[in-house]
Amino acid sequence: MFTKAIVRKPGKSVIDGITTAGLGVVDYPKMCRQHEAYINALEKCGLQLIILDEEERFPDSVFMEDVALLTPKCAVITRPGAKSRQGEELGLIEVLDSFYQNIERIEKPGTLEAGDVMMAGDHFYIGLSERTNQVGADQLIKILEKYGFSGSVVHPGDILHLKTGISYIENNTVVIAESFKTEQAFSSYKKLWVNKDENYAANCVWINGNVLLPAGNPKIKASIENEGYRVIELEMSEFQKLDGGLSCLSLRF
Ligand code: CIR
Repeated sequence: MFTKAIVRKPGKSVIDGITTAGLGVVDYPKMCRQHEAYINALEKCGLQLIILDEEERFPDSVFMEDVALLTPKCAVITRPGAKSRQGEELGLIEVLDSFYQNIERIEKPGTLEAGDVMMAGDHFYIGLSERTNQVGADQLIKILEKYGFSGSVVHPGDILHLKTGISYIENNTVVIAESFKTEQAFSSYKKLWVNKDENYAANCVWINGNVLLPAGNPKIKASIENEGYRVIELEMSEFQKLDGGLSCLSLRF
């Protein structure tokens, strides 16, 4: 169960965030409304929210999941692979200090963005990507082992982060994009496959029996509901324009 979440409000500079989506320019007021709805959904799932101020120096700082990994026993401050995001992680250290006794760091030349890390119970899958390198993954595995967890590397292929294509929703179940069809690493899990035309919904978030899902993906919504979860749909158009998904918008712990 999660009890808290940290989010960061989008700053106006978000319109200059990194993007490959080709979905047009971010509508900032609309993004702020979507972010408020996201916060309301987290509260509806029973979480107490820590809401951080806008950080205009870092356009992508609303996607704050990438700069820290929170586990039940330690927090890990990451080292983003995207140049324009390096330094963004520093703003979280003080915040996490009041919640965690153990704070670890990914160090140069390692890079790691926590969008590439999927927690499934005591095991953590780490995707190697343009943002997360082998050195960063090895450092994280060492840290995890120190706390009694384990980690392994996977190759998610041509997507931004591992969790762009797969989400663990507890009960030994993953929501998973078809591009992972030949990946053996997840063979022991029950798989809810996401059709190509609903690809963006492969990034969803389990919170205490609920699953937050991007609005407008009826097929995967039905499969998730069929498993007994309550699905909360959220409009995500403005975040999708910047390649960002639901999980990236918060750190849950
Ligand atoms: C970036 O490219 O870094 C941001 N525009 C989007 C980050 C999305 N984060 C995530 O998938 N965990």
